[in-house]
Amino acid sequence: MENFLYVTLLLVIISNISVSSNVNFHLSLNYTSVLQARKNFMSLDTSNLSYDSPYSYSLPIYHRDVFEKSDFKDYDSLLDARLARCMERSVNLSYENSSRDFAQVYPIKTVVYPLQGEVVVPLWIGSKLQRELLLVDTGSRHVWWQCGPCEPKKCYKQRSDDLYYSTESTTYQQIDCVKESATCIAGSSIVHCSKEETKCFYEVKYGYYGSTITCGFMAYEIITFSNILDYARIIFGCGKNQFKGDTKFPRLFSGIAGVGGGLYTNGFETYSLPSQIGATVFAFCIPTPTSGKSSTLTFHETPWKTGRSVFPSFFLT
Ligand SMILES: *[C@@H]1O[C@H](CO)[C@@H](O)[C@H](O)[C@H]1NC(C)=O
Ligand SMILES: *[C@@H]1O[C@H](CO)[C@@H](O)[C@H](O)[C@H]1NC(C)=O
Ligand SMILES: CC(=O)N[C@H]1CO[C@H](CO)[C@@H](O)[C@@H]1O
Ligand SMILES: CC(=O)N[C@H]1CO[C@H](CO)[C@@H](O)[C@@H]1O
Repeated sequence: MENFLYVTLLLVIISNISVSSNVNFHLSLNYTSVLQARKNFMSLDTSNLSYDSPYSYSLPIYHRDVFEKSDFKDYDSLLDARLARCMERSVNLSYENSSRDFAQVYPIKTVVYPLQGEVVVPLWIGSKLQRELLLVDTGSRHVWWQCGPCEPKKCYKQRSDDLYYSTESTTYQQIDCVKESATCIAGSSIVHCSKEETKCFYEVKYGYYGSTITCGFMAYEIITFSNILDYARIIFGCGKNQFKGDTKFPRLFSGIAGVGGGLYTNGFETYSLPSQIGATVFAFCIPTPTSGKSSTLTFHETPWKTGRSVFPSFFLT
């Protein structure tokens, strides 16, 4: 029944808008088909998801619920969890700048709290083409995943148990930040070069999560796009310790793909996924939660000068 409550709330909100703006909304929902779609979604077999994308330099993306639905007894509880994340996100966003007029603040930037993120991208990593599921985050510019061998007991047990081991990948290479100082961006609040160990250490906190989500050091690795001829050598955060803070990372996922753009001018955007593969824009459509189908994240280079801005576009498919 809770679903109906949400629908009712939505209608109340919409009708308020329509009163104040003098526009009539005609919303007709077919409950039978909505309930049927949810039922179909819950019984969908996700063991053979397609990880292909028909386009060059693009990646398939899925709604997070596709992977998490088996944790919930029914669609209502899945929806409750999603709405709770959504609620937390909006509440925290409103805290973020409560001292300023909302109209002035919005939309300065998109902020997505990745642990509550809704979009998942499967990446093929390293020489073994290991598939890892990463949450997509438009609000950060850092790509990291769990990276064995971990500090003792400092990697969470991934659901699929396919932890990436840098020692098993021939394309992995640790960054020597003394020899290659440009790879470890000076003045960044996230990375710092240890002259003694020649490692570029990183530590990431997200949004208002006060605590560290992941720390480790920066390294090179190859990611392969679903069209196997397309690959890119990127710098990523090799996550050695995901237990430093008190925030638990959802263990279904292996890390975070930050796709945030160059809203900042300190050069830090060079670590974000689009920047690293030379894309000046990217686009993705957020897949509908109940479709179970993938959508596509594509990277492009614009023929015109863009500076370093990246504009995400949000549509429902
Ligand atoms: C609602 O959807 C069901 C199943 O898709 C369909 O059989 C039915 O005719 C629809 N009802 C209306 C009023 O459109
Ligand atoms: C999934 O794929 C495997 C091998 O490709 C096949 O044996 C299996 O029947 C498939 N399962 C479903 C539900 O399609
Ligand atoms: C997180 C964020 O954007 N905070 C800003 C809120 O507004 C003040 C000015 O009123 C800025 O200084 C903060 O950086
Ligand atoms: C990430 C974050 O800042 N979460 C906070 C969001 O707001 C709630 C209060 O509604 C806090 O409890 C969370 O810690």
